[in-house]
Amino acid sequence: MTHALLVIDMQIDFCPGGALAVAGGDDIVPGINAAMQYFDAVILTQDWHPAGHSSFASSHDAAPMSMMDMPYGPQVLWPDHCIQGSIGAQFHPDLATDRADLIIRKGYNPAIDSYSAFFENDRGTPTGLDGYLRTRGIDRLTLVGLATDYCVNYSAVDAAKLGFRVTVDVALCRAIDFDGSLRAATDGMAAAGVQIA
Ligand code: VGL
Ligand code: ZN
Repeated sequence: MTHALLVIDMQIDFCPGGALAVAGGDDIVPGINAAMQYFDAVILTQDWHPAGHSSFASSHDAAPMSMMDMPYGPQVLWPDHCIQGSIGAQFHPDLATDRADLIIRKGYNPAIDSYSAFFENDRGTPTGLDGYLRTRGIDRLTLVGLATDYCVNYSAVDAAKLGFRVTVDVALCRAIDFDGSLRAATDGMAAAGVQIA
């Protein structure tokens, strides 16, 4: 098997002090760096929103973490984060980005959020990552990064549905855990056949 490490959204805005900080988000950087050498490929994702993105509460005069019905379904409204070209959108400065074969950006469509590295939140618009992995012969994925219950979860479930053998290394992930989201994500990943390590 050809096994890739998929590092999800290890960006300044998701680490303590960032706009959408995940508790302990920066604690996992050394472990992720150390893990990279054991994989055939390392791929990073980067949340990459235009200013005024439809997933931002500020775009709707709404409270952060409130819900909104979008044409594609319910959407959490987030604080402004990971704006293209901003400091907050940069990778954590200690992340070993030189090791990455590919950096895949997501969330650039102004009208649709993209938690998953494979499909936007309409669940149908592909990012192209599936084709990249297949053409490289990668059939096994281990996911680490932020946040366990959103972008890691959606990416892992999509990968399993697409036929990859998928492990989530939860020791190298941290969660937002908003309104039961971590429990729901863990159950959903297990139901999709994702290995939780
Ligand atoms: C994420 C919320 C909004 C994540 C990204 O990386 O889990 N969460 N954008
Ligand atoms: Zn985002």
